[in-house]
Amino acid sequence: MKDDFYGRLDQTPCNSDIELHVEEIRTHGFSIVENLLNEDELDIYREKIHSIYKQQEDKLGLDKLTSLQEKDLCRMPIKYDDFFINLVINEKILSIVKKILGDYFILNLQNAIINTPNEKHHQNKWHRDLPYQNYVISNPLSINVLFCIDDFSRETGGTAVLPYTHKMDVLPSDRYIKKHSLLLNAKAGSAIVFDSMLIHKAGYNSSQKTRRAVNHMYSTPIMKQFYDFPRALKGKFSEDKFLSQLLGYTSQTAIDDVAWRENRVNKDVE
Ligand SMILES: O=C(O)CCC(=O)C(=O)O
Repeated sequence: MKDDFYGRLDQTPCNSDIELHVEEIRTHGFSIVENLLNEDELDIYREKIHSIYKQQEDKLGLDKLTSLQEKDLCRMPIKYDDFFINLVINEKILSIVKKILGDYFILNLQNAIINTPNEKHHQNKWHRDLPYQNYVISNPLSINVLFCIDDFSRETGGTAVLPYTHKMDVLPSDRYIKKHSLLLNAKAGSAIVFDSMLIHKAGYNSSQKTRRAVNHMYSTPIMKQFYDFPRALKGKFSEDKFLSQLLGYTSQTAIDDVAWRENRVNKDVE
């Protein structure tokens, strides 16, 4: 039965699953999107995350990574393996992001998190993904998409979130956090999509299994990318108009007045 109301109330329209996800992200700060990846794809990501992280560990050394609080963090997998572009361009995810950020947004970062059984991880601490920002803005500047490569559960450590904190400029009290934090469980192949200002953390993995995830941040192009994808990818994917925009090739900082005006000539702007 349809809900009834009294008093003249405006109502947010919702005509699709995408619109419901958008409404949840805008209101609660997060939404879970299910069934994005199949078992074969998940197995490929599991294997690739480990082999890329191993390369990074071999290059820098475990001691150095540990001292930097970087252990079990596989940074920028797309630089090492083109397969990771498939996560970046997931159609359902992009339609959600587009409804929030508009037509022009860029990939700001991509990192894989390896949550090893019974080990603390740097991401186990509460944070926003736009860290050090003690203010909020009425329209989101960026959206995070955390693909669950393994099941997220109480045992493997789901993602803990503090609903509505994307609308709060200061961290709530410890008592509030204890009372209102939620531990999100999600099946492997799902993604947790959230406003980057939402306070969250990775749960502790007390199971016997490794729990992996790949985090993405999409942002408005007025924000500096966390990684300089155009320079790191050296032109890769730039022939495709959409990917060129998404990876930031078309929003690089102009070196000077001349370059800025040249870019302007080539852009279709009012
Ligand atoms: O792995 C998780 O559940 C959260 C990861 C996280 O907090 C992050 O990458 O910023």
